[in-house]
Amino acid sequence: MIDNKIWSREETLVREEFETIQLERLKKTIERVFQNVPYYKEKLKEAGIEPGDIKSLGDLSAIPFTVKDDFRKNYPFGLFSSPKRDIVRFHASSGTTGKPTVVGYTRKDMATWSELIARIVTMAGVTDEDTAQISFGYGLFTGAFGLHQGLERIGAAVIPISSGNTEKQIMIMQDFGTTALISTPSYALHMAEVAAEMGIDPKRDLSLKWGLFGGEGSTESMRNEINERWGLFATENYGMSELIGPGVSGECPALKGMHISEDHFLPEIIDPKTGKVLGEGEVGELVITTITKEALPILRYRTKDITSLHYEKCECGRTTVRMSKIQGRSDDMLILGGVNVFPSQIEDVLLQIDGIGPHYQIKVFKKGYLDKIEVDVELVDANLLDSFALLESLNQKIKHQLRTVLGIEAKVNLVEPRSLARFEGKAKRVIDMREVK
Ligand code: DLL
Repeated sequence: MIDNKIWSREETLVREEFETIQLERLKKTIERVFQNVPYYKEKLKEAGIEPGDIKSLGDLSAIPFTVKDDFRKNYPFGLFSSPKRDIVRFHASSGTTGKPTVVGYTRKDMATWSELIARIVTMAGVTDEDTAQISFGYGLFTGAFGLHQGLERIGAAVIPISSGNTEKQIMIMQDFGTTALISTPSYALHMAEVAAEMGIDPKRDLSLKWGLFGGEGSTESMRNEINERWGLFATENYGMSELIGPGVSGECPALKGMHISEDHFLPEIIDPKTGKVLGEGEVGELVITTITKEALPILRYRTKDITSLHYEKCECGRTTVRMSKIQGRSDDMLILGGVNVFPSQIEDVLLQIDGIGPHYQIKVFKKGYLDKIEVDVELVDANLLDSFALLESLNQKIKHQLRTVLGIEAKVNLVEPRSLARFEGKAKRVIDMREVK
């Protein structure tokens, strides 16, 4: 048994208790969306399901999936189950086209979210004695605000520094005595490099004890390096805007997967090709049904994240199911410094700029610890290659559009007409040059 404070009794229920709560909440959720969301009512009716038909958790598999595209079709608030006057917060993340995926929270949802974060930060080791530096970007992204509320809820002192301005981050860390660092894993590694360049030895000069990392994938070797460089204990957590934001699951010190708060989320693993539900330990796509949300309950959401579920009781004393580290995605979404981007969104931006053709290639690679992209774009008119000034201005324009529309920084290479590869089958537009450790 390991020594780890548990925030809430609901993290230690026996399986039958979970199942009773889950069924009751699932029924209420289905009733709620049926009454309030015409889109869901239609979808459920088409599948031949009325709210009263759900009699056991096994009936869940008859319910149709929700996918990211359903958000696009219902942009901005069509999937909301609460009237706008009950919404107290909006957040958003990248959609599959130009429009973002919008999510909303009622007062009760905000309380649920803080409770979920209180659980994961407590399991990571953070207490009211800690000073937590939040180096996620504040804004529409759920990461910073989500962690913020839960850390305040447990009584930690929060430094809402946001991301970027890395030298200042290190200075604040030193001067304020930061004990917990909250960021993406790649940014934590980048910050460590900057600290070294500044002549800071974290083990000697800083007071860090805990690191809570999420929002993007990482490897065990990245974790080891973070622990080693910062002299802290790193845990990982997982979440998604559509489901609530961070707070869906988090690691305890046993480091044997991320505990899912099962009294709020019903997880399933499916075969991404057939949609068939898979068993414990089998690897597939994570599908989640939210069972306590008011503003935006979501039925069987296909996360596209590949993982597996494990139900045996953990050494930490929690009985909640654990999901293994995310192994990848079943779609082509890229996560660049925590910003989610689909190649199709990059294409949308490029297509609206005069002078460049529809042929492009995105190269993803590592610069230090950060994922970076380079976009090769074909010119329409080869004569442009003779004018440095025109080329440079087009290049700047493309970069500017990618930055303002998608929030990403990209190196842009303009290349001759017809110089990029053409494809007969599915185009391979993304070349991933990151080494898999
Ligand atoms: O990234 C929520 C979050 C913020 C979680 C901060 C944890 C910490 P989105 O911007 O909607 O929400 O992106 C969700 O990010 O489907 C995964 O592909 C990826 N992701 C999030 N956490 C992890 C993780 C937030 N620990 C998408 N490992 C998800 C791997 C992760 N991928």
